[in-house]
Amino acid sequence: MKGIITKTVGGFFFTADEKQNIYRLRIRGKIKDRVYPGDYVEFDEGVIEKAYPRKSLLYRPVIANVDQVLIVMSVLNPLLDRRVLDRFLIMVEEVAIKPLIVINKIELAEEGFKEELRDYTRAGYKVFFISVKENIGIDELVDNLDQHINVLTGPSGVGKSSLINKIVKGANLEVREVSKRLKRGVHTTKLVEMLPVSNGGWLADTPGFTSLDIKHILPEELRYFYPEFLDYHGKCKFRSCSHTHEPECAIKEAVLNDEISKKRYESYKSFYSELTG
Ligand SMILES: Nc1nc2c(ncn2[C@@H]2O[C@H](COP(=O)(O)OP(=O)(O)OP(=O)(O)O)[C@@H](O)[C@H]2O)c(=O)[nH]1
Ligand SMILES: [Mg+2]
Ligand SMILES: [Zn+2]
Repeated sequence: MKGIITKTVGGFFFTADEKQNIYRLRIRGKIKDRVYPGDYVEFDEGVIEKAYPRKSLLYRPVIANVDQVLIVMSVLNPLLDRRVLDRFLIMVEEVAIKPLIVINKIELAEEGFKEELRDYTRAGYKVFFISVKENIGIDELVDNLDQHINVLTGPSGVGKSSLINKIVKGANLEVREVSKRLKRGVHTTKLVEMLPVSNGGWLADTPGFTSLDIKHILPEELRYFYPEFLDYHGKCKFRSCSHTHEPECAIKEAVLNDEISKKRYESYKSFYSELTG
């Protein structure tokens, strides 16, 4: 039978079949160290016989075949910080996985809040406005997890565990008020586990992506992680244009013509100087 690994614990490989029934399996010697959650395998009589080739492997957390990363932020408590959101987007773009932007606690938003994030939709991202508390926008989000391997990430306190508890049957993750959190030791290392979403999708809460470290990215690579820049590549006067100070820059012109959002361009420039400085 064909299955997908959901977690590995103490020599056992928990594996789900196509109907998301879970089996606790052993594995044939050699492939043992090369199989991770998200890998597709072939199994029979309690034993995994072989692993199928994977299309990708994420390292922190280690999960194979991830299709989408849900970047969860909240309107308030903690306050939405565009710079943090952009940093997450850069990290996800860099590993060439599709990001979905999920803004939780939308019931706390003031009039006009959604418009402030219009530039992300214009850049080509899907933005979901949800409230786990008031059950707003959850169904539409779940529809987008269908048949995919999804990973959750985002700052502490935005409601990731709350969201999992809402959309994964039987899940009971710990949820804590933001004010009751310890400043240190919040990121305890957890087991990586893929949890089944009702429609056949998979969702993993991530203990990784915590350091938000982008300093290994080359400054001249950064432009590729702003999808709204794509149409303008190669159109500047100078081939090596950094899109920061050079004359006749196609990106700067696009900003002036309001084809690229000024805030996103400022974000690019600021990360660019972080990487060069
Ligand atoms: N107002 C409001 N509060 C929410 C909503 N969803 C979750 N919360 C609250 O936000 C707080 C943090 O929720 P968690 O689910 O623990 O957040 P988390 O993202 O898992 O945090 P870490 O595990 O530290 O990364 C809790 O007090 C939740 O009750 C929502 O839609 N609206
Ligand atoms: Mg949590
Ligand atoms: Zn340029």
